[in-house]
Amino acid sequence: MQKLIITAAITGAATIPSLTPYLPLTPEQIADSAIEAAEAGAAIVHIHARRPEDGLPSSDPEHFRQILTKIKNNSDVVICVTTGGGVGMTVEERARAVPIFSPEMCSFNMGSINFALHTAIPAIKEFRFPWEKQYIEMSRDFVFKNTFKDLEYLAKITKENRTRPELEIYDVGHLYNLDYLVGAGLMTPPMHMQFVMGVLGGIRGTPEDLTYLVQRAQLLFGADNFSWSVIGVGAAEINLSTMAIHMGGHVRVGLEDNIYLRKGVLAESNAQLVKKVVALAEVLDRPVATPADARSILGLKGKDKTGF
Ligand code: KMH
Ligand code: ZN
Repeated sequence: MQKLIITAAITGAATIPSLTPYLPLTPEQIADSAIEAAEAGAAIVHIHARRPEDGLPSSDPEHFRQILTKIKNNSDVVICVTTGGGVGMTVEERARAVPIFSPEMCSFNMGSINFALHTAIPAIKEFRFPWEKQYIEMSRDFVFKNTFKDLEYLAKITKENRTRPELEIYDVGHLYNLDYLVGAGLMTPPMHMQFVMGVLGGIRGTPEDLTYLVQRAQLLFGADNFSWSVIGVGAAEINLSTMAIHMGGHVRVGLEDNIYLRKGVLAESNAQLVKKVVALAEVLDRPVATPADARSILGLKGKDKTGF
């Protein structure tokens, strides 16, 4: 089994500030939280940017520049930049940081889904910033658009920048989309997949769903042609992490996907969630990958080849 690669998803765009006071919002806070998560055992940090004044998800390259340079100057961690962006952004806006910063990795969402966040509304007593209520209500009618034209665009810019795509699979149909890209010569194995489970609009986070995705991917691509990681959105985060550690997959945790350390207890940092996975890996005797291990497992171009 490969060493366990832990990714920490630091702030995202689906978690809104009113859900937890511990969500990093400014470039400074996002970078500091990423550095701390790396010190706790994360080999990769997945990065979104937000507007410093009110935490609105941002595609502004200046916000990314501040975050990326601070992390790079203070940590060896691998940086995976989002191309998922936030509600209402075009794919070009979402992926803006890739041609500008040429990161080692970026997310690559493998198909369209309904991406609903509005079910969180009843849990919110008071909205901290004016944009949040509309943002979360809009998601009732939000299609996270990743058409084949969008996938072709992402395939082009990731290839041009030698940025390793992390393929976000939200449902089984996305594996078939990937199979099409491979057949069309737009994606070349070995591939790294991220099974995103538990989004309302995508596959659920049950054990059967995870084993099905892994088996289906093995049948389509061959077990030696891909590595995989799992995101359990919400309550499924730690349970699915445990399964992945046992099954030879990798794990992503963080406040982007889940705000709880345990039932009813908010995680106070991304590092706390990473430490929980490190402890699980220890119990299950699976060594944890360093950033150097992750670079070797995933065949990354290296920190010195990025454009920031
Ligand atoms: N927020 C996650 C459920 C991306 O940034 O490209 C999915 C995600 C997408 O991380
Ligand atoms: Zn993300």
